[in-house]
Formats: sequence, structure tokens, C-alpha cells
Amino acid sequence: MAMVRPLQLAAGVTLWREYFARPVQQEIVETVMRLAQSAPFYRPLMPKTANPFSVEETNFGPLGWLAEPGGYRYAPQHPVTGEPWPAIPDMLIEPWRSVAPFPQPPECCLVNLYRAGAKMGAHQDRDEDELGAPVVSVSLGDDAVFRFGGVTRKGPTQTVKLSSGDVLTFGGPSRLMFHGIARVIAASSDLVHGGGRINLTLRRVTKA
Ligand code: MD3
Ligand code: FE
Repeated sequence: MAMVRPLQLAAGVTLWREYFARPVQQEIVETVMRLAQSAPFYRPLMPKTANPFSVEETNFGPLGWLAEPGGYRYAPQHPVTGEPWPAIPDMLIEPWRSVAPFPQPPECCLVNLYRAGAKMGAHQDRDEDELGAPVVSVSLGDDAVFRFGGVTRKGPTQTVKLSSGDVLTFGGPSRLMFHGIARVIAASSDLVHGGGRINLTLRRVTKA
């Protein structure tokens, strides 16, 4: 494992650059793509407008995060196959245990796949009942321009480049901050077959 060099970006926001070395990144991507054969990536629809996301998604774990015209929710089954989500692989539980100071395990690993041109507008993650738990994010593949601000849409923002193997945690005062992916820098990495970026976010959903 890479030497741990955490960087405090803001209160509750901690970045471990290159937490995973390249061979481990490759193993994670292979595992994600293998699990995505039974829980395929699909394009969620925005609540109300039903516009498709530019990002493709799937989930691992007992609960998966869904965006549907009716709203956002966590559900135990894949919306297309009706099957339960695959279990969260141990290699992804490991960073939660190592860097997230939270006693219960994550229940959701949301997988975001950014192919050419995909991005994610500014939003808050607040569909979880357990907001005392941090969110742990793993970036793989192409570099991304990540922007985050405060707990309202107004006010100053910070921009940070997320690269393959980086782990970022959001807890305490940052748990409800606005954040998004302004753009992905195409072909900045060759990790993901077919090009692009994968982001994994580990979440605790229910209160223990
Ligand atoms: C701050 N994903 O899945 S990861 C998301 O790179 C999401 O795909 C982005 O935002 C991505 O919801 C950003 C960083 C991140 C993830 C979850 C957070 C930051 C967060 C939850 C709360 C606060
Ligand atoms: Fe988010």
C-alpha cells in the first residue's frame, strides 16, 4: 500500500493521494467490471425532468442509491435486473476501515462511470439516514476536476484535481457540502478499458 500522506482540504475533507498503487487500482477496476456483468451500468434519470445522467451507475452492497423520475432512494435491488446488488468487495471495505472513523460498515458502494464528456453537477448527498458517518470516495482512471463549496449553494468553492488511486473522505462539517465533477480530463490515464473514470463512494445509509 502507498505511504499514507493525508492532506486536509477543509474541515472534514481529507485527501489521500495515490492511496492505491497502480497494481491495486488495476485489480479494483477488474473487480468492478466483473461485478458489473451481473449488475450492469445503467443511466439514471433525473427526478422530475427524467433527463438521463451523463454518468452511468451501478451499486454494490445491501443498499444501492437510485435516481428515478419519482426521486432519489436507496433500494436493495438493481432497477433493471431486479437482482440484489453484489456484495461490496473486501478491497473496497478496507479503505473505510482504515480512514473512516466509523464503527459500522458501509452499506452502499455507489459506482459512477464517467465515459467521454460525462460530468456531475453540484449537489448534496443527503439521502442517507446516518449523516454521522463519513462518505469515502475512491477515484480510478482519468483525472477529474472536483469542485466543492459549503453547505449552501452560495459562497466560495475549492477546486482539486482527483487522480487515479486517490481516496477522499468527507465527514463532520463537510458531510452536507455541495460538490460536483466539473469535467474529466480525457485520456489522462489508461487504467479504464475504453477510457474514462470510475468513482466509488462508500456510504453508511441506515442508523445502526
Ligand atoms: C462530499 N461523486 O457519487 S466523489 C456522488 O467523483 C459524487 O463521482 C463524485 O458526488 C464523483 O455522490 C464526487 C466525492 C464526494 C462523494 C460524496 C460526497 C464528495 C462528497 C458526499 C458528501 C460530501
Ligand atoms: Fe455526491
